[in-house]
Amino acid sequence: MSPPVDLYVEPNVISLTQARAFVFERILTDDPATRTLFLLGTIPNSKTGEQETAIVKLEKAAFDTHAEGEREAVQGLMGRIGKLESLGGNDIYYWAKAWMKEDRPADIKISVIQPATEVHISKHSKQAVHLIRETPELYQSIVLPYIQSIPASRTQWVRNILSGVSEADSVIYTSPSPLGFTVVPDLKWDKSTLSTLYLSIIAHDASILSLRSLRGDLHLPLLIEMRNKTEEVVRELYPSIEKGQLRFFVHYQPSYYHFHVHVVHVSYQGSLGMSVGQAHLLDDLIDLLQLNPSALSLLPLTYALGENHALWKPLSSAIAAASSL
Ligand code: M7G
Repeated sequence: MSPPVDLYVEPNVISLTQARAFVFERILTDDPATRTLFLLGTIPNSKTGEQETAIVKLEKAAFDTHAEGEREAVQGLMGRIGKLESLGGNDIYYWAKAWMKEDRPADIKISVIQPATEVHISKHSKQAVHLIRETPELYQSIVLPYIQSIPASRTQWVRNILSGVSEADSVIYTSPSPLGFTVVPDLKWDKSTLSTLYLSIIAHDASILSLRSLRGDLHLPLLIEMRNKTEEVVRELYPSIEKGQLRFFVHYQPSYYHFHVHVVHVSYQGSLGMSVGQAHLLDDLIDLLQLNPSALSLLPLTYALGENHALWKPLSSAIAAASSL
């Protein structure tokens, strides 16, 4: 059945000339995480030429890895990089802004791990994930020995920051001992877009392996100082950031077992690492330790673990064995 004539509207087709004639009024949404801009403005009507109110969504396209076959497409992508501007480097890690064409604004951010180990390859490979409930007993019998078996080279980049060997010119704040910690831009941040601000607060005390090591009697002053001082320093540095606009959280499991806190702008929702289960708000950890100084070593913790993670097999086998008893 054809639609009633009086309701039929010709589909809108925007020509290049019309798109270029867009007159900007204001940004409705700027979401760096999804690389999307919603713009309000006017575009000329194709027939009358009259400017009409229009909402335009600009979204960066996904990489096309299938155009001419995967190998050619990805090779071509790397081969077309026209310019790099370093953002930082540390140990085997390097990160930079990159331009696909030199005369355009920086298109992408590139991070390189070289030489990459099997652990890096596993971590970044797509894999099935499962929820694991880690009891304090599983932590003692499986997780702690695993952490202790990790070679020190995995956290070389952390020691490089703390000793001033790497990223020294990026360090935002270093707190004096005994509440020692250093605040530094995370390699995920482009160091300029405030709405995607991403910092790390790294504890000086290497014996705090993860949130499981935290004890109220030993670490509450450190955690509270990390929370308050970092907010103060960041707001001094970036006055447009208001109180309550920074999200402080801790990963469990983390990738690196040297205690650190993630700090991101509250509007930045883009990172998967902020998902329920893996991310614990620093404020909640402080509250828990105030209720019970041993809370974090007594609580079972539930989190998603990829099948490539070294803990997946031992933990899932132990849990399966316990449930079949
Ligand atoms: P995590 O919770 O241990 O693991 O966080 P995740 O990577 O699964 O989140 C480690 C954090 O340190 C991450 O946010 C990384 O982006 C960041 N990071 C890793 N490296 C190797 C570096 C580095 O060399 N310099 C800086 N500044 N940050 C890093």
